[in-house]
Amino acid sequence: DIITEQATAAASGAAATERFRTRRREETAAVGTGRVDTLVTELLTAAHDIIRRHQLTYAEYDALKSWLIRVGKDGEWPLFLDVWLEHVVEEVANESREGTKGTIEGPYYVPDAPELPGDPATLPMREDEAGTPLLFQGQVTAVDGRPLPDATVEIWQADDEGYYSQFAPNLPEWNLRGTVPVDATGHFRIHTIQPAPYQIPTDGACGSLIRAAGWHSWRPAHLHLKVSAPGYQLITTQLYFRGGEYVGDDIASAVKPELILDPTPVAGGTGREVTYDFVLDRA
Ligand code: MBD
Ligand code: FE
Repeated sequence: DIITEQATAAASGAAATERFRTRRREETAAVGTGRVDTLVTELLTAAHDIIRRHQLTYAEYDALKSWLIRVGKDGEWPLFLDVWLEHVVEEVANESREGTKGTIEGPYYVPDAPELPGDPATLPMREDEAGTPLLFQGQVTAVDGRPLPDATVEIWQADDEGYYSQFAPNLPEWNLRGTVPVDATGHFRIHTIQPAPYQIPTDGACGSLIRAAGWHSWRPAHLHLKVSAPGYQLITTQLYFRGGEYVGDDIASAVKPELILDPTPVAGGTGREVTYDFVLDRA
């Protein structure tokens, strides 16, 4: 009589909130008084303008208040911010970066994923892991084309049901997460499975916003990556699958044309394979 715990918005939200709190604590006090004054004043002024322009009612003001309270209760501030704001923060942060395009990190990164042996490496997965096998390979170079043999490729992804380990129940701790060092020529090869599209939890505050606004709640299937090498800027990015659902309509607005993969069937084998090269800009 095994009781299967269901994935809930509150549980994954609590995990994402706790993960953020422990990781970023030292950075949260670092915004100067002048910046806080400028940014918060402008944010509030924009809100005042919206209230006047749309003649906000007390019923709507109360709905906003109870929704904001619920975002915190469900632990969904990381999810809300990363889905609806982070893409613009990333755009500004990487405006003048050369090389591979970045995109948002999202709420489900966990640092220090185990280093994976072997070439090809294989992401940790269950014996019966569902999904189309995918061989993901490529090379890490500098902008001038020089291979970077000291580079590391960190990868994390959802499973075939759209769930991330450490944020959904009943998954092995490091399932579909790993750190892969490149070889002496900057190349890497990683066996994994194709992830499924990701649905924002429907039973939390973000889900009710999505329903109330009549939006869809999906991100296209994606691989998350952090690629780094000593002396170079770490790039945080995601890769998508051409023709996949929601590639043209990501709720998190995080797809860029340069980040779309074209996997091909493995000749005489099973599954698909794809090559994607990463280009790092100098630190
Ligand atoms: C995800 O998997 C994700 O990558 C982002 C950015 C937001 C929510 C879920
Ligand atoms: Fe994701």
